[in-house]
Amino acid sequence: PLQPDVSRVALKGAESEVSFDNDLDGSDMKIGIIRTRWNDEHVTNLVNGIKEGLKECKVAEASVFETSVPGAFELPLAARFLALSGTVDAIICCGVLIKGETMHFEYISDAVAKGIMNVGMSTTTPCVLGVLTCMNEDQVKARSSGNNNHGVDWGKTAVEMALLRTEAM
Ligand code: DLZ
Repeated sequence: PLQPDVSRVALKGAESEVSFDNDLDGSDMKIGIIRTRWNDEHVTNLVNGIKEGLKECKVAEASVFETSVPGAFELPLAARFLALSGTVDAIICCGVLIKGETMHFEYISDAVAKGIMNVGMSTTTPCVLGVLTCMNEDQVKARSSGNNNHGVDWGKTAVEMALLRTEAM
């Protein structure tokens, strides 16, 4: 009785609240997507959303590099390798972590978020945290499908940050 029924609140707070400049021009930008193979179906939906967001920002399909790693824990190191290769202007790390019965979720979520932040800070290549951390699959679906696919925002975030980096450096 002390456990809330999280499936009933899956949609609460799921809607994206960020707005973007309609004129974001990523036509000169090269973007890397690193995705996990864990939770493959959901991550594929998110990656499709990312590509939609990149397209809206005029990023050419040929300028999008995509690769995969097993799970979310592998994302930061793969992002560092890609950042250090100097071949992309921004990186989106995409995955889905779902809470299980142990503390694994808490440790991994924290490590992955900090790891991705560290890659951006240490390399100056913007690294987008495109990792959903959810209590169950209903929460994941509410954030990765239909007209509330957070991947779209992550694609636009990558372009905005890549442009900011060009201005700053
Ligand atoms: C082991 C594990 C578990 C239990 N759950 C997930 C998950 O929900 N999402 C995800 O991306 N990866 C998961 N992993 C795998 C770890 O991220 C990692 O791949 C392994 O611990 C090997 O380092």
